[in-house]
Amino acid sequence: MFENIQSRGVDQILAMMQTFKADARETKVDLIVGVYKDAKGDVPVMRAVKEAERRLIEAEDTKTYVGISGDPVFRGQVPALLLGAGSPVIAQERVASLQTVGGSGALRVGCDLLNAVMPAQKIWVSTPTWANHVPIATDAGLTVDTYPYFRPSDRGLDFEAMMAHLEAHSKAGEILLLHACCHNPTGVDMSLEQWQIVTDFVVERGLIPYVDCAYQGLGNGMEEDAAGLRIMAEKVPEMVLASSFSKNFGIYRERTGALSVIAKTPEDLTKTLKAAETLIRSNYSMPPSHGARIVATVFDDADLTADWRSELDEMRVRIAEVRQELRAKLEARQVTQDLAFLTDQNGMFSYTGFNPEQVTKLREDHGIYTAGDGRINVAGLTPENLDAVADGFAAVLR
Ligand code: PLP
Ligand code: TYF
Repeated sequence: MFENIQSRGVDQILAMMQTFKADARETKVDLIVGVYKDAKGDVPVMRAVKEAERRLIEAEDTKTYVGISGDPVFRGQVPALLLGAGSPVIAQERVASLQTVGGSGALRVGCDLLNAVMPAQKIWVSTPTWANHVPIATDAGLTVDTYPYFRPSDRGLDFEAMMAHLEAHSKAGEILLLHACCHNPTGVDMSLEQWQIVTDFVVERGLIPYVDCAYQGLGNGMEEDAAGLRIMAEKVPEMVLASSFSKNFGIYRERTGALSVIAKTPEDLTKTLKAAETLIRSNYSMPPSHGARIVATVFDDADLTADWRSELDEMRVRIAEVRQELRAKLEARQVTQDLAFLTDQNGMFSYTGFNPEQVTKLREDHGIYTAGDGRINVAGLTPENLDAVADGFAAVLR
């Protein structure tokens, strides 16, 4: 039977990581996967996370099951983090969160839930979008369609094309997947005015917004990065949110995320949570404990929260500075094209616009590894490799 298996193709990002590992050159540079690296090129454990783990090891007195929807303290903290503590949606008791297996698990449970209510419903995703969005939605049974988003000519957002497309083609009840901030892979985000316009459109057309929030705090700050989704959350009757703590806590391998649901009424919310729990039960039964306990411990302690915030701010500022430095170094190398996109784009990723030949040339001639689509992880740039990367980029751009 297994001989009949057809390959669906591999995740390009994960495949490129394997190629990188196999490259023997000492000077090779990894700008592939979206993990935060410090100026030394390490993927550090944050101070507050280490301290929370110390406390957890001491205090933990059982390893019994946590329950289908996860840690109650963690679950209680997530809505305020996403929507703001003063959100009317919280006061109206219309939102609740479930702990999931990373942001990916949240996306999948959310898609399963939407597909359970609206089988094979259409979900609109941006062109391009995170490589895993389409497989997750498709495997959950939803029907994926795309809307224009990125404009190659200025490496910015083609908002007019996006709205014109949705205006012409989307129908009531269909799902609209949006990135909360730090759009993956482009780094191109909507302005707050544009969030307002999309919100009005979503309400008028009767779409279900599904917001993926994987990089809160790594663009412009914890509150700033959620400002767009907050505009939407206060206006729409229903909304689904998938969030991840992988990046802003640096706990990638602990698989910590949350699925949050905004319903029309508290009664609808209770029914929805029950339905989501049924789907989780027949999938992985219960989430792992450790990562959510780390997050809960940090947010439960004002000093740990402050320390986490300041380290997250350092990470965010480093990313922004590296963007400036890369731009300056390329300009100093007489690269003639407009490089404003490097500093305009947000978060860990920059969509360089390198074509496949340039991506290959960078890899083969210079040992510089980008994702296959030319996306770079800006946080992979360090004082040590920045000049070599600028030389390589300048060489393929000329
Ligand atoms: N959504 C986007 C846009 C991402 O870039 C990621 C990154 O991994 C995720 C979701 C999933 O995050 P997690 O590692 O928590 O599953
Ligand atoms: O886009 C990235 O680099 C991150 C990490 O299947 C990632 O989101 C990439 C691919 C994947 C899972 C996580």
